[in-house]
Formats: sequence, structure tokens, C-alpha cells
Amino acid sequence: MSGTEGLWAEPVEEVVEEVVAAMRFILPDRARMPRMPRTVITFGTFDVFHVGHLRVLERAAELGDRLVVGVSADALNERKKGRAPIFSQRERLAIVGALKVVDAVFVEESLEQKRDYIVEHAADVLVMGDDWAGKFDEFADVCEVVYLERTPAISTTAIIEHIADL
Ligand code: C2G
Repeated sequence: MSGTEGLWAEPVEEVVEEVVAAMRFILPDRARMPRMPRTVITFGTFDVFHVGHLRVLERAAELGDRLVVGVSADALNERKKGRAPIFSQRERLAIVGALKVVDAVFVEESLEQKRDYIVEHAADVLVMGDDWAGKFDEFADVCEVVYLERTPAISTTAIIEHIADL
């Protein structure tokens, strides 16, 4: 069937163009609309804070307008890593919360609550280091999920071992 046949007196292409032109007057101009701030969320223990932690937070902040960080509770760290963190959750929250790229911090009580935290903080993007690659893909229905490359050759465990050997 050609564009001029059927119910339309005018060719279908022309009717579509007219409808689109008319809609420009009805729909707001997106370019002029105020953009919603984009919230980024990330999680971590951030024990013995080092430059790898700083870099991932800086790069996470660049992906939005507001960075919210869930800092693992002491009890969660013990469950995850089988040992108490060197710095308490109070100290780790204070350190991460004082960074200029971080807008808000909260305690991450359990890994299972991740979806609730994302929704509660209205996060648009979840960022994690690529040691977690693929682990949080299930949240792609509520936010964008991004894994950033880890900073090579530095880790809390390596620092602790290095100091212990001095
Ligand atoms: N990180 C990094 N480069 C490093 C070390 C860490 O980019 N050399 C990143 C990790 O990938 C993570 C963040 O820094 O995104 C925090 O690292 P950890 O404190 O080791 O966090 P972790 O104990 O893995 O806790 O719900 C998830 C957990 O709370 C993540």
C-alpha cells in the first residue's frame, strides 16, 4: 500500500509531519526544562582509607550531581571479611563523609538491603569497583549499574600486611 492510499486524504508522511509539528506547541521544550539532579550511590567498607578509595569516589561523583555512600557496618565487615575493621564504622563514616566529593553517608547494615538503599536514596546510578563486576546487575531495573576499574596495586589488606611486616 502506498502512502496516499487508505483512509487518509493526504499522504501519510505529510499527516505525520503535521502531527509532529502540532505536538511541538503542546509538549514542553526539553532543552529548556530544568534537569533533575542525578544521584549516584556506592558502597564500601573504606577501611584504612587509601587513594584507591578516593579515586573510585571521585569517578563515581563525576557520573552525577550528588554522591551518596553506604559505609559497611562493623558487623557487616566481620561477616564479609571474617575480621573486625581497623577503623570503627563511626571513624570510617566520618572520613568518607568529610570528602568534598561526597554529599551524604549512611551505614550499610547488610548486603541484602541494597535494593532498599537504592530506592530510599532515589539513586539513578549504582557504582561499584570492578571486583564486584556482574554482582549487582539485578538492580538494573531500578537504576543504571556501573562498574569502575579498580586502582591497581593498592588495597587495605596489602597496607595492613605491609605495616605488620615493618
Ligand atoms: N577500590 C578501588 N581500588 C582499589 C581498592 C578499592 O577502586 N585499589 C574500590 C572497591 O572496588 C569498592 C570501593 O573501593 O568499590 C570500596 O572498597 P572496599 O572498602 O574494599 O569495599 P568492600 O569491602 O568491597 O565493600 O556492598 C558492597 C560492599 O560494601 C563493598
